[in-house]
Amino acid sequence: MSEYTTIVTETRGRVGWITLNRPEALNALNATLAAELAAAAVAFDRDEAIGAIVVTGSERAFAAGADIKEMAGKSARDMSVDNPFAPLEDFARVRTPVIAAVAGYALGGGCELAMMCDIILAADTAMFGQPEIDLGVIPGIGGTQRLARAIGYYKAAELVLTGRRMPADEAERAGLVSRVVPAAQLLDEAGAVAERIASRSLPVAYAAKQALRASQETTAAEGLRLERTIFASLFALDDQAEGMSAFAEKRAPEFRHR
Ligand code: CO8
Repeated sequence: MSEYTTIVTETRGRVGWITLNRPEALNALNATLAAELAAAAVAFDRDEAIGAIVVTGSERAFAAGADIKEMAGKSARDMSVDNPFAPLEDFARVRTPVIAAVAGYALGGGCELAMMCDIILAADTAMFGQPEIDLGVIPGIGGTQRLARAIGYYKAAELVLTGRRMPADEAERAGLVSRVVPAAQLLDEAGAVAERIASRSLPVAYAAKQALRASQETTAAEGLRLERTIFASLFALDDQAEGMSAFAEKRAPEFRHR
């Protein structure tokens, strides 16, 4: 996977790691990075040996937003028809659970990228925000929608309309962050969470993520119907029989589809 120029990928056990790697621009998302990130995530998603994905950046920045220098000269047509961030829709749709391990800045598109993931682990140095208003634009890859769902309309509106940055502890209280950990432990914690997820049944993890995503994208009534359908369908898997037998027999389950 060494063909990438803006990210570094690595497999550790059943976990796929993607590290954003544009230190000269605080990991700002340009068209190449968006395409490479999506390609790497989709490749891990297709690999049955991978049960979880971790996306991280550097100590200084998860990602400081979309690349302003690349965007500055674009036209409305460039941004809509040739949308350089279109590949991120593939990233947001992978079946495999994705953990964002965020240290430093997660601003604009960086905050939006974290919100495309399923779990956001933040170092105590993390700083979230949607500062697009200061550039004369608004968030464009989920910042008004996912942020408002995550932390509620009024808090999201304050951040989007003022561009104020929100530190990790406030982001955790607001519900944007799953958990805050000391910066030095961020990657170990992300690895531990990912390994724990990857040690369970893979199709069941896909099912859980699909049902969870419905809570963000559909009405509660539709989501409840989908959850019930998926729940019942899991009784067709060996892993349901194994998980429940193991409980009754007081032993650890050995999932065949791990
Ligand atoms: N784009 C390009 N380059 C960047 C970016 C960025 N977003 N952020 C930082 N850099 C570059 C700087 O220009 C600088 O480069 P150089 O050394 O060549 O001058 C280098 O990274 C280091 O940055 P600073 O010197 O500014 O570092 P500081 O520690 O002083 O400041 C900050 C760090 C606060 C993060 C500051 O760099 C900053 O404010 N960055 C911009 C943050 C921002 O506004 N992000 C939002 C961007 S817009 C967006 O994300 C919209 C997404 C929606 C797209 C929808 C498409 C359909």
